[in-house]
Amino acid sequence: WGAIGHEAVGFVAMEFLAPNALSFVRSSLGSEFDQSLGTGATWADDVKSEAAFRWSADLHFVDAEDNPPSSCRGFCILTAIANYTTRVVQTSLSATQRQQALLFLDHFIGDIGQPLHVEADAVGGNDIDVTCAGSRTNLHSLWDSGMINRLLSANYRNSVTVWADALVTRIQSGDFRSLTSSWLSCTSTTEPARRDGITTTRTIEDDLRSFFLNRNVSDVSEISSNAITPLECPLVWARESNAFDCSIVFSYPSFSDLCTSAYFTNSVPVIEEQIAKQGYRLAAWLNVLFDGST
Ligand code: DCM
Ligand code: DCM
Ligand code: DCM
Ligand code: ZN
Ligand code: ZN
Repeated sequence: WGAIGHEAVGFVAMEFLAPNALSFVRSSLGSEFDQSLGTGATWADDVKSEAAFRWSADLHFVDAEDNPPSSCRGFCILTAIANYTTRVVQTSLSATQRQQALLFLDHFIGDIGQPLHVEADAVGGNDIDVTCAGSRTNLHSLWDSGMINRLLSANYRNSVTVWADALVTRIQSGDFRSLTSSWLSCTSTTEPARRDGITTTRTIEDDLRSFFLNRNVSDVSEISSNAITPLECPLVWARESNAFDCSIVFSYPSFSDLCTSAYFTNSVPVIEEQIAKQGYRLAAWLNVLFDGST
């Protein structure tokens, strides 16, 4: 996502943090980031072009050649979430390292909900030229920011906080409310049957518990050795996002302006659900890490 999408994910998450997660977020981010995941959410994009952080540029997506994505070699968004999940709670790391881990999680849990960040065709859609409201852009950028900009100017007074507040209200008491328990369940309907043939309900708590049990806490730098295994919940999120590529993202009409056609009105509900959902999941993730449950 572009800056507005990321900020909205962070502002939504702020409204659902449990007490310990909230206090860690506020003290770790500090005045530099307004003590807010909303303000902090764009840091990872701000630094990725700097020489000191060039290594992080490939962590923003997974070039899934298979549909749905189930793994990634080396650095990608799935291994990045695993790496920074370990590091954010690693008390042996410095405050700066843990702040970076939090800022990366804040950003990557947003990006994994962007359908074009979990597929490889046309370099995540960057190589597909399209038109939005008379301006030439590409399909990736249209989804990162082009349609969000138009949506905010049409419905939300051009304000990311007005948009985020509206999404929070939909989660608390509107049409998203009945979906929130499914948003936190990582039981995949598409993954191959498990060895015992039984598919049990998996929660974020289960996923993080087995992740921390099955690893050596001294392995904090294993992302550099290509050995890190993605968690199951982010894999489910990536597959879910990837499914929108076939159902809507790549079903664009040729030769028409995508922002003044049915493509825009069909895409907006997907964008709003993905942003709200990833914000809610980001809060739940931090709540399990810092408070022990969602
Ligand atoms: N991107 C992607 N998949 C790729 C390459 C890039 O999702 N294979 C994303 C990262 C940025 C956007 O596309 O959000 C533009 O990438 P860049 O800044 O590298 O041109
Ligand atoms: N780093 C990271 N993940 C790791 C190891 C290191 O993001 N598993 C980052 C933290 C610092 C940079 O790399 O920004 C340098 O780390 P170090 O000096 O600890 O190798
Ligand atoms: N590094 C990287 N990608 C990461 C994390 C770290 O390229 N995701 C770089 C920066 C670190 C260097 O690798 O300084 C060595 O990391 P480590 O010593 O932790 O293995
Ligand atoms: Zn992008
Ligand atoms: Zn990004």
